[in-house]
Amino acid sequence: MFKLYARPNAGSAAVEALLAECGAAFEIIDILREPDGTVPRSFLQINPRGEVPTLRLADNSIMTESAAMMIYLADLHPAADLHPAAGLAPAATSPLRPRYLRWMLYFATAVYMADLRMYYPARHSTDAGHAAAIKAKAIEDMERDYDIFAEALDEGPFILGPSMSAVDIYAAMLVSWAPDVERLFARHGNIKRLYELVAARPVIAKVWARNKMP
Ligand SMILES: N[C@@H](CCC(=O)N[C@@H](CS)C(=O)NCC(=O)O)C(=O)O
Repeated sequence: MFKLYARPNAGSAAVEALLAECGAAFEIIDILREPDGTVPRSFLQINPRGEVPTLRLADNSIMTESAAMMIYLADLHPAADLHPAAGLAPAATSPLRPRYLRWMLYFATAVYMADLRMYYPARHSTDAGHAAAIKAKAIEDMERDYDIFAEALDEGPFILGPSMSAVDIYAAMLVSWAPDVERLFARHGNIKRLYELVAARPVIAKVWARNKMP
């Protein structure tokens, strides 16, 4: 049984969606912020960075980093109803594996980090006066990063082509956080399609609803 430390509409949503899609046994523990915006001190003993998602594994050990969780869980639980050769993750020896890892890490390092700069600009400088410029640059970076992704996605509809994999779930979560989702969809119809296909899956739709995601 996995325990997922989560917060509605945070980075835990993709991990929750993947656990649900895989049919894994898991429990959600929502870590809500204190009135002053900090995370409960007790949670720092579980994850010293105070971040969700944090995953407790069956052996009671703790795993952090959302992309690592996506890769690990998809490898453990290939979904039987998807492309038989791919499941939710191409095998280590598959020719699709490098592309899968590339975009998983791209979303984790380029897009997710730009989102954090956009939503929490003050955390990214010792000078509060820098916040507006940090936010503006994050929005600019994200637009470039989605342009690069849209070109590589091409006809898709998923990142690996016809079969959805864990990286599409991760990408869809991040797409929902874009500064102007309608504008992003108008600019890149292929990203809109990927998002809608992921969000329409019945199991994922329930997780999105619990997380109050669009
Ligand atoms: N690199 C981490 C980033 C996780 C992260 O920044 N999570 C945010 C929520 S989306 C968080 O919990 N931040 C702590 C806070 O806002 O207090 C990952 O991919 O798991």
